Amino acid sequence: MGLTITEKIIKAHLVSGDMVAGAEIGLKIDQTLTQDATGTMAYLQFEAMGVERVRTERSVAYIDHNTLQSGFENADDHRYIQSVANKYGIWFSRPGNGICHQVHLERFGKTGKTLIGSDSHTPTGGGLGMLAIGAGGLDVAVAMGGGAYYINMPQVVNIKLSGRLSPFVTAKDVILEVLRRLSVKGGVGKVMEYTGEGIKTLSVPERATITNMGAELGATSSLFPSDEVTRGFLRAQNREADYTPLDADENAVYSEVHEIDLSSLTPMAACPHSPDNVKAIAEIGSIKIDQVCIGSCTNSSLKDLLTVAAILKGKTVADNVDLSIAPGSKQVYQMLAESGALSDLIGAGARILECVCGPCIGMGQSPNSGGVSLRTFNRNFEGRSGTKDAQVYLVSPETAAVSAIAGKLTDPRAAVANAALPAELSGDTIKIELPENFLINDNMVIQPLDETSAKTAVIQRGPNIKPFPKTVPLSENIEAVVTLKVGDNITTDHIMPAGAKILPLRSNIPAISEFCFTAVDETFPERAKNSGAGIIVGGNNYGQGSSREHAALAPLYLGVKAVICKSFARIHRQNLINNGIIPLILKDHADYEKVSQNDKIFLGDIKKKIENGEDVVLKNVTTGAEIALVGGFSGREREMLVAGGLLNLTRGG
Ligand code: MIC
Ligand code: SF4
Repeated sequence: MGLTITEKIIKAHLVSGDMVAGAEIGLKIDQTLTQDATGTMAYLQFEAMGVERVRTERSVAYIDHNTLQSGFENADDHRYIQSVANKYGIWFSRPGNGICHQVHLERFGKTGKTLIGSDSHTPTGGGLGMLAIGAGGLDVAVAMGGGAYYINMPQVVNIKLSGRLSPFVTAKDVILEVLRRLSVKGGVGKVMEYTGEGIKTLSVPERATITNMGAELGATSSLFPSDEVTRGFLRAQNREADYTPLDADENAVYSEVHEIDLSSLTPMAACPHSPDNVKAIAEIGSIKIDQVCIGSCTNSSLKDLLTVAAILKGKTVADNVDLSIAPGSKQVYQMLAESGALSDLIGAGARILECVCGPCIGMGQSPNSGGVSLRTFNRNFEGRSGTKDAQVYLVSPETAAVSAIAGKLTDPRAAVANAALPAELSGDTIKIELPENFLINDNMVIQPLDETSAKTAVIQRGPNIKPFPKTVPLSENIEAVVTLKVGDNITTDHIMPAGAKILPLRSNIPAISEFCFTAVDETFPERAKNSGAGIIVGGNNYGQGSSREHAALAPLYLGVKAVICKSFARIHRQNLINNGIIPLILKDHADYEKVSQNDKIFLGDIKKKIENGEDVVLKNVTTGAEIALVGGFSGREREMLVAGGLLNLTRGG
């Protein structure tokens, strides 16, 4: 039987387990990345592990999320991360160098390698044919120390692309189509592998747009083969030596196959408030808009922004629209400047932001009340923009730019027909000539100290850096109160909101916990603290979205012992286990109705049951109902839960 690309990479990195879908496997990790909003916790955990130096081929610490320095906190975190990186052998990408995923794709990603990153959009690297997976900070810390990374062996899904995209239809529309078909939980436990004649027409940054947003499917990762297109990209990045061809065997077996004819696609948008609420722009109609934001790790490549510049050239942003543009990296930014395209963006009235995540994580540019915002990003969860009642639509750079000029949501193809675009763009398409060589200047990446000098290097720990909460080994029984009951598709942005006000507290769990679940219920932190031990009850796909460990650490600090729901998102489930919170699934989903907020709950002999891998029975003390729960834990997970988390386990309790 032939192998898929995913299976080939896994086979070459397998350190434990069998490659049987659903079974736990351990993988050797070649590269890691962290960003600053999850990085401080990851490095505090790495320090606690007592390892002298990273054992990966390449580990990079990026500063790209918490860059609005409106107090000492974020700057303190940057200094801490820089000093840790320097000491432990980690490359440090300084603030201003770009968004982690964009920079990693340009400068570090390698075909056939494994990468884990403390950010859910790490699968961007799949555009280069690497197995790149988002993980919690603690898992990244363990991998930096040379430990394996554990996942369940994924099912491999084939998305077969044929044909060629029509003018003004883009890679973003491809992944929006996949989301429309498969939904935000359609990828859980799966890797999406793209094949077919159509892939040859997609450049590496376009492929990366697709693999990036595979995170929104809940997929473990997404991958493209490595071919002549990959070689061309790496050559232009002066890294042809990093090229290796990689493709699935002809007789590879996939668990599902989906076919997409690229020529049949039209410009689309994900409507509020979910990335899978996808409709054709023509179907949504020309709604009036207030804001357009272009950038993020999904759509901020040189090609994306040269296209936007070509559309905006000589035009002015509509009176009712506020347009901001954040290039994905310093390389993109500088090349825009040198080509003159930056001048076209500025001339049209765009507000140019530094090359960071920015508005994507609510670090500025929150829309006006009830405002309609078009964004080239990957997530439009309610409130994520910083404005609770904003209506965020996710679109391609082409749709965003054309709409910014028109002042309303506009199908870029219609704009061409109405001659609303510059004359040279009418015709069939925008011809963007990408340079033979990108501008290479890694002067914003600091190489770590050598091993001898590192021994005496001192870590800089500002007052914002607080130790992470200690966990305790699992007790025999759990008596608790249901402190919160929520519905389906709860995101980590609901559990632990981000944004400019809260993000500076990422290194201070007691302080950030005051905001836990406040997007759903402002009284939660207070009530949770008062009830001592708490349980959260949820619906399907609980914890979808980001990799932020804070969505486990804050509930832990507030006394949450277990989360009981219909199904979990992969990274969040792992973060709960890593931090000693028990994720349990309702055997019969109908039992969801048998627990209410404030009910008293008893989980008898829980420790023994977890240890022995038995099902758990929940006794609802308030109503008398008994409910069957399953954990589906691997042996390793059971040990972690009993020890009170991964760190306790590695330190021996
Ligand atoms: C996100 O897009 O939600 C983030 C911010 O990049 C997160 C990480 C974080 O919360 O720090 C992610 O996707 O993992
Ligand atoms: Fe940054 Fe947004 Fe990408 Fe997350 S999704 S890494 S916040 S740009």
